[in-house]
Amino acid sequence: MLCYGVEMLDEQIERIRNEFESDTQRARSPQDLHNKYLGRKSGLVTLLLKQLQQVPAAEKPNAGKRINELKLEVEAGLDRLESEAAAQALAVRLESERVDVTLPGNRRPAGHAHPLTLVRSEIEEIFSFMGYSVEDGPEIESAFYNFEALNIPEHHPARDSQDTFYISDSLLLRTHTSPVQIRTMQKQRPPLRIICPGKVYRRDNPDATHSPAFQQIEGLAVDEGLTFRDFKGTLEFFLKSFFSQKTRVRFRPSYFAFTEPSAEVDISCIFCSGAGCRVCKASGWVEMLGAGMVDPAVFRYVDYDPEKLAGFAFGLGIERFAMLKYSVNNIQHFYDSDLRFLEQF
Ligand code: FA5
Repeated sequence: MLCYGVEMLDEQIERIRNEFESDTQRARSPQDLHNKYLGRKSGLVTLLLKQLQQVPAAEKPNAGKRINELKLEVEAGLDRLESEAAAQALAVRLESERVDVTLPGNRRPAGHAHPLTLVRSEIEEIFSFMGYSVEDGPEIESAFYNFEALNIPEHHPARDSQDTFYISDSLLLRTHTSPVQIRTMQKQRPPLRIICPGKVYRRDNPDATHSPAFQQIEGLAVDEGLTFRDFKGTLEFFLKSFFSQKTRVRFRPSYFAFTEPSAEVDISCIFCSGAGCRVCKASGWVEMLGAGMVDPAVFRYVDYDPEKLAGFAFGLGIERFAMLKYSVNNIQHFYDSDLRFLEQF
């Protein structure tokens, strides 16, 4: 391999150039070729550069220039090979990892609100529109707020109609949301327009329309000069907004210890439009609410002046509204957590 003449050096340059060219034609890895031609100890071009010392001084600049040209050619060739190899590797990877973006994806199940929550929100929206605010109260309640302050003293027969879970002699699970009326009137001066949604408890056996734990919404308006007409108009507006404008509303005399006069509020059956069917037991009407004008005795408990003020109140079962709205024939479906049922809403 050693040479001392310029001609021999030229021959070697040409031979290495040809060899490099044929090497690059054959598929060899750029790293192997780098070692073969530019390796620090025995690369062919490196050895050639070392031989430069033995070239006569006059020829050195010229010889060095040509070896350098060869070196640059080899480096450029290797760069080209490397980028070709990288492009080829990328093409192979892209092919093996090809994704068909037109294939349908895996649909993730999305959660949503429970039907009772949907109904509660809708009722809250209707009353917010009429200027009512939402109030809250405790589920563990005293007998005073749940009964006495609502004009239901001990041994009053009205207590029997709401069979109660007692925690102690004076503490109980509230049987209705009406105690929140009292708590709110104690806190706020009139005028007052509130609704109070929440869970209530009664010792009722579970059946298609009863549950020992269920949800109510209480409503209360108090102001000077409120009349039975305001009471009727408000509930009619609410019931027509919730069900449909075609719904007819009827007020039947009833009894609640804390309202006078009291009423049960019915709507024309939304299934048969009042013609009579199984849901309305052929009567054409379905009972929806308990309600009435606030009894002056209740105002006295909270230090409101019954001579100046008038008010109306109402209470409804959220489950009952949900059953009618969504045609659900058994209240228990709302508590069974069966996704086949819940996914329909
Ligand atoms: C009351 O609870 C009164 N506090 C309502 C009221 C408020 C009247 C303000 C006047 C003024 P009642 O006991 O009727 O009323 O219950 C109201 C609603 O709760 C019923 O119409 C019914 O839809 C629902 N309800 C009663 N018991 C159950 C139960 N065990 N399971 C599911 N819903 C029930």
